Amino acid sequence: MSELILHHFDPSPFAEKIRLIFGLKKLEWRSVDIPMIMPKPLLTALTGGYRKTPVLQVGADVYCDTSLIALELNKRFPKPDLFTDGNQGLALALSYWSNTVFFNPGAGLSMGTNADLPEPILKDRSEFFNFMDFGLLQEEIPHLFTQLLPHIDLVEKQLSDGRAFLMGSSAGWADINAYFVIWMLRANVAPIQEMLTNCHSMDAWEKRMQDIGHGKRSELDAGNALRIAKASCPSDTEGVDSADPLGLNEGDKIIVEPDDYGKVPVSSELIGLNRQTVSIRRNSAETGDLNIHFPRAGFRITRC
Ligand SMILES: N[C@@H](CCC(=O)N[C@@H](CS)C(=O)NCC(=O)O)C(=O)O
Repeated sequence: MSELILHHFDPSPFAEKIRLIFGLKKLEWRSVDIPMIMPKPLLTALTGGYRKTPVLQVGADVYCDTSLIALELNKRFPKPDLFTDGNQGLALALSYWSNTVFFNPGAGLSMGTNADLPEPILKDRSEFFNFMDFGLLQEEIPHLFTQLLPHIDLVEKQLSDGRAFLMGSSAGWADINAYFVIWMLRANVAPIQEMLTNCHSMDAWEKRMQDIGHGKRSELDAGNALRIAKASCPSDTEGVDSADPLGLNEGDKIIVEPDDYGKVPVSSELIGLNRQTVSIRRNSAETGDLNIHFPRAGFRITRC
């Protein structure tokens, strides 16, 4: 099997989710360091324009969005199961909680409590995070804490019966989704440390999460990642679901874009469609043929 290549940057909380999967499954992987802000020409050469972090590359297959990357890694490396005790639906559903109502106030606080961030980062993120009004961030700080702390309480309550992990005795996708926001807060939001002093169950759980580690990482140059894509053949897809409500056919020219923020459209030829995934085929001189895969949930597809 081709190497697992993660395109990410170290401070990225969403990338931390995937690094923890590598740790949980004790996987070897290559790390391509990408810029934190646009432009990202060597990443978008692979994704057709999608700019969010992280992106997983396996040969000439490119997987966008952490929910899809998690499913793909669990399919390729089933043990230990990310979805503990048969809780796949529940754990995946929890990612919609942590990616939105839990992450969004945390992201606002990461920006608002660090007013000395470099201007290019502030400019990039104020365009990217369309759910934040950067002009109001300072006065919103107390409110943002009130939107964050109830979710921290949920995590503390879930762990307060002494269980090791959120769903029981083993770590899985539910833990990773709750943990990535707390990981971001600990790194970026100084006042949070004091607010969490009474969260004793969560504190012990955070240490267990850190112990999972990141698997076996080695660095890879972005140019070499493109050369690996070019030297590889994209995988076969399972075709287009004829019962899909969009009524699309294989070969149709479509546009895929995130429906929340970071809305950069990616256009190309449809090669695979089911209830969970949409796959397109792109070709460029730099990469050769590529399959790019996106989740259906949270993405809008339109006919070109
Ligand atoms: N739904 C996406 C969200 C990813 C996301 O928002 N990532 C942040 C970084 S942690 C991002 O893309 N920031 C802007 C950038 O990296 O250009 C996922 O689950 O992968």
